Amino acid sequence: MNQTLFKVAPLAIAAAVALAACGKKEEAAPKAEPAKAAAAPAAEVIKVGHVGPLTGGIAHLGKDNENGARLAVEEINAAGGIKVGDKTFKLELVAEDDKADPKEGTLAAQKIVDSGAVAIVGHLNSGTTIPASKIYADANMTQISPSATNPKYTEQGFKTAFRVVANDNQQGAVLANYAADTLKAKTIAIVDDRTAYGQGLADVVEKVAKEKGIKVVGREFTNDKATDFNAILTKIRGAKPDVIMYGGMDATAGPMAKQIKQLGIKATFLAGDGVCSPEFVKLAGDAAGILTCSMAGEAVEKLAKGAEFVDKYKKRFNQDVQIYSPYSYDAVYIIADAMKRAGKADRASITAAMPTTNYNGLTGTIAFDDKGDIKGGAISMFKVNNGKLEYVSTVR
Ligand code: ABU
Repeated sequence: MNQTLFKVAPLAIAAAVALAACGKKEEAAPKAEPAKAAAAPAAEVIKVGHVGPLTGGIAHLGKDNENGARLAVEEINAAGGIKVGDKTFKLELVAEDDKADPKEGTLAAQKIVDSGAVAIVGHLNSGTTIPASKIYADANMTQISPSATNPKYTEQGFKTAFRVVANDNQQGAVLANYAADTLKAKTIAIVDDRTAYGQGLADVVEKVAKEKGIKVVGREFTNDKATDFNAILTKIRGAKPDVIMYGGMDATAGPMAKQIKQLGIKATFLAGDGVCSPEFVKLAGDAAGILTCSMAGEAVEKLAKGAEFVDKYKKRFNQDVQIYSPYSYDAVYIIADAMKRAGKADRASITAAMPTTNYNGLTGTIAFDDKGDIKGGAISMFKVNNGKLEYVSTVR
């Protein structure tokens, strides 16, 4: 299949072709208007993929990432499309669901490759992004994750792997430093969900917390579908930690926070970007106030055009930004920028143009280091106050 261009035949042409194929003669039609659509040149389409979980406990986050990418595609098309070389093209988003599952992630990746997409935004989870990256690398297809933070993603040596958020070496260190320096924690208990993201982030927090002199009084694990944490939390309660750090996502962190409160544990609940969402606040209910969390980018409210983006997003999708849609939005524009600079829209040309990206987008100026990680990535800290996530500070 031609991986680059797909003709969108106007309906009138399709109808004429169908009639010809049937060997039918057009009836003497009542005086019709000239077939304007038939005279219009066919628009050529470039496909861009998106993959994230669209079903399961964190479907709201997958949809949020997809919405960001879709908004960018729609905006580019509404502005007339994208000029590549001497032609103008429309973009089409090809969206797949990986269910946040590593195996499903590779199946979805293969579908994206087979669709003829020229590049892909995704996946959301580190646990799907990492195995899928080999499939994209084999197809020489640029992959930009707007949210997968496990460092391994860009440490495999694939020239196709890019990330527009900071990674968990940075995020884990900021969380541990925050526990020591701001929360003045002397003890910490750490729980993770055994995913590539959750376990990886918890490991970094544990290491840096120890370096900072915080005593690790518990290390427990669960899984990414669990709902009952009473056994591990009861164990942790006995250790009376100042902080409970959770490496996992909002879908499990919500009920975990409720159970921390029900058990009368007084610790601050500290978590990374997978928990730092309005959905957590909803799920945790009146326990939400125990959360302090980070995200691996700049807070949308701190971005010059952040408020405008939030409004546009709400109008288009009738829901609020969760975490990383500003980053998936920028990822589409970065791919468009690479095509424009290359003057070509094939996979190899996009991948060749990516390392020289210097794109001034919604989330800031984006350029990549030798591995494909964003240069100068930010970590933002938040806490929940009066039932809302409140921005606290940014560390670069
Ligand atoms: N970074 C948080 C959620 C996605 C992931 O890395 O698995």
